[in-house]
Amino acid sequence: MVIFSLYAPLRLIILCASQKKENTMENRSFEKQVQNRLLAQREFLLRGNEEIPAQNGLYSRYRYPVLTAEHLPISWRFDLDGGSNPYFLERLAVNSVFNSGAIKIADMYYLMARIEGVDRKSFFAVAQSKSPVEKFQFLDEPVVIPQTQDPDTNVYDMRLVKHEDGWIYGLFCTERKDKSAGASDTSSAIAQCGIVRTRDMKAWERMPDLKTGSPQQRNVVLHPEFIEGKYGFYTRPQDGFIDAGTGGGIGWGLSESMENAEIRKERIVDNRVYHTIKESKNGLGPAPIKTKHGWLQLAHGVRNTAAGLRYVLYVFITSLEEPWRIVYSPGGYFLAPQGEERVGDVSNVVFSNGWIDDEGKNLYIYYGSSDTRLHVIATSVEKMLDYAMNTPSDALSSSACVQKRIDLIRKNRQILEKWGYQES
Ligand code: M1P
Repeated sequence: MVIFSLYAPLRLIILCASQKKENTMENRSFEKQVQNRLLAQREFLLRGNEEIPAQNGLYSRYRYPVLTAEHLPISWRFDLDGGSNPYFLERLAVNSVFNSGAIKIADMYYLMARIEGVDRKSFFAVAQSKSPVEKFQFLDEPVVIPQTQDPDTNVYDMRLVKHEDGWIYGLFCTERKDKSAGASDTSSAIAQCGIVRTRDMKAWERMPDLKTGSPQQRNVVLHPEFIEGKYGFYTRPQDGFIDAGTGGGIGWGLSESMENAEIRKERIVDNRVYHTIKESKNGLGPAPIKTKHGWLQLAHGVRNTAAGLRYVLYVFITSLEEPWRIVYSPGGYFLAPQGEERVGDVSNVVFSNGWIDDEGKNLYIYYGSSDTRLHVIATSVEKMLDYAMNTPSDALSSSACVQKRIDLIRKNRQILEKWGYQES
């Protein structure tokens, strides 16, 4: 009998040779393969992470991604029955693990990851760790999202929000084939905002999808507090096609309830702007963090390049009383893909839908790179506020931008001269 724990709190794997019908050599060798694989997996899951000191003073990256396809339990991918899987093949392989919601409850860090099977369908699963930067392990089984009358074809990018009404909500994108598309059109889709809620991160109740006037709706985020006694939503109203479309910008609207969430009027919070990092489209990331200077917001901006779309993250702050009104808007991007992050299924993408403000000290921002894996950076709300409030805004033209840089160079030259230093 071989018994060992895979450390995961809810998982104890017991391989019991005596339960086998026949203790043949083939069976013993199959069991040995499984055992070796489980041991290797355990070692991998217990690997620590290493902080890479901040290069820009603002945040530290970490050496290893916090979640990848390899983090998925062996029992979620392989058939462990030697009778039906004599070659020990991966039967339900996973392509990628990325864009994750995030929340801390008591001492535990939870990630609601987007997992994409090799069949292209995404699903959600919760991974947990006592550390925000390493050793995440998936709970027993993937999350079951109850269906509405109009079943989802694909679901992804859940934002977890602890709302002041007491529930933890998960807002995600639900995608279905566009029923108005012709028979030969096998790719047109309609994206809308699905809503679930829970109190324990295990049982999820499905609510009707959010209703808005927009034919496409992705990147919807619930504001964590009531505004005028209503639920506030950040949206992305878009006409036409799901990937390009017209309109866009990060929107805002109010709903009377979550049980039948409906926004009748959307206003634009942050528009797309010519020749900026959000020229093509943008969308809010995780739910904002309340600070003394306003709501700290993280979003992704997308621009087109000869190599395709480039997704970067950017920051802004909105008014405490009017969360739809921007009060600080640092220019350019906050984080862009670097090194291995640049390459993947959809290259040149960073995307964030989860962060954890760790008791006001550290801020952990989780981001997917190139739709393939999930990383973390560490910073603090204080640093983010300094960055957001004191970084110059985008001057919107080369001559104005270079003038800002010259102003900085001249100011620094005086400082260096005073100290008697030369840069080179
Ligand atoms: O492939 C890049 C991203 O594309 C979509 O985001 P958006 O709607 O803002 O373009 C999403 O599918 C997202 O998951 C993905 O990372």
